[in-house]
Amino acid sequence: MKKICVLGLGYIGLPTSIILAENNFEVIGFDVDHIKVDRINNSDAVIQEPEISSKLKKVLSEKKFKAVKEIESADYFIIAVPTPFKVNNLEKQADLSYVWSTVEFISQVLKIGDTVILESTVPVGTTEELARNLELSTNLKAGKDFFVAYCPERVFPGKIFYELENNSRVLGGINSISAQKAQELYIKFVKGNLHLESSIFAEMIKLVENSSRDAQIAIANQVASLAYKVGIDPYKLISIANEHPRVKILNPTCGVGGHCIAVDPWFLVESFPEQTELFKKSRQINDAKPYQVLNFIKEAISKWKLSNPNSKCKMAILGLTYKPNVDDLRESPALLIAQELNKIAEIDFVAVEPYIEPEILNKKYNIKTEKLENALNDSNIIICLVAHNYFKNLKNLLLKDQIVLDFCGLMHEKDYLNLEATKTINFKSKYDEK
Ligand code: SAJ
Repeated sequence: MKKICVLGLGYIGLPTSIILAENNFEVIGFDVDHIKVDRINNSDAVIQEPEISSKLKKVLSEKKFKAVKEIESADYFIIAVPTPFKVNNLEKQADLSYVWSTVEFISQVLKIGDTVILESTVPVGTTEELARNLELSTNLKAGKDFFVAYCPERVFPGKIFYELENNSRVLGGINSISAQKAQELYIKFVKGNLHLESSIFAEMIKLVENSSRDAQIAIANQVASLAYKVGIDPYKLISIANEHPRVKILNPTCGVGGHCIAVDPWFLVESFPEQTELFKKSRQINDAKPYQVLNFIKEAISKWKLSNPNSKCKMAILGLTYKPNVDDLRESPALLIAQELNKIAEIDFVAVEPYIEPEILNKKYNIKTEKLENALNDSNIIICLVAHNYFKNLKNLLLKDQIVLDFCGLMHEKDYLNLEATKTINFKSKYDEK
């Protein structure tokens, strides 16, 4: 039985360890966070993801997986550590320090015949650099004594286990035998296609996928700006535009967050400034979105104040995570908006966030939370930031005369796409009143 060592037990590393263990590999998960290692060994999955707790419990009890604090020798090493960015002259650059520290750990135990697989998102060329660094620290020859491949993960938080198994993958070797070594591993649990390519190809495809999604979201946000400018509902505009067989505009939101889409395009901009004008502009458009939303909220507060000069405006913020139905606050535009609102003295606001412990929001971010009904009953303005399924019934809970600002499409009626609705007049013009 092959032994696999997964380095980094986060959103990718832990589910990957579990799925490998389920497929009868002997798996150890290494992490420098010793508290996390203990928690995982005690069946605490650390992250929220459907099925993860029961799956973790099972592979631990069957002794197919354990988390470890010291690196051990293995046949395969899978690197799944974060690659955040650092800001340099207003441009963002990849911070690869976690990747390089895994190289130090692996080189302590690397032996002839082993394969090292990088899954973290990285700038183009990093895998070859990783191979060179391992050669320098071990005196072994990359591509001959040991093998190196870049196999980017493509999973969607909330659907990780399904996508780990079913998505197709690109296995990018530093040479052909390295790609084949990766194939021997992934073929055991991936049902999708396995494309054997160079490491440069695999690095590029990962960054292009996420940058293209970012650019498409920027289109949606730009369309929303146009719609707001002339006072029409952006969600309705987009839904009806999408009835065109070749138009597919995404959903405008309060911004782009998370650890991937908001970060990865910068890795391309950093390396290829002349070929990435659109990706850079898209990043700027999406980064500006939370501030645009804040301006709309401030306008609404000022308007409310005009008719209620002696009262304090009470607000409810619905949703703080970076996207719907996840417990992840990383780079969350909704959280940024709430933190900015916290600085405004003339309002009182509470947040409703079903996926995060109230105590964390209170202690770490100084944000007060409330149950949905209580928050709605006690608010003059309601701000929808994240379209959690939990809020689906919102329309039926609203009180009369409440101002609702919807920045995620939560309130948006799909009824106008029904056949009957298409036969009715859906607007009122000043000429109708003449
Ligand atoms: N968003 C919008 N409008 C939309 C869709 C998303 O504003 O129509 C926003 C979300 O609210 C969120 C951000 O974009 O703030 C990113 O969310 P996401 O659902 O687009 O993607 P992630 O970051 O959760 O996961 C992405 C996925 N990549 C692609 O879809 C191309 C996933 O498959 C990758 O594995 C993941 O990045 C990663 O790890 O790189």
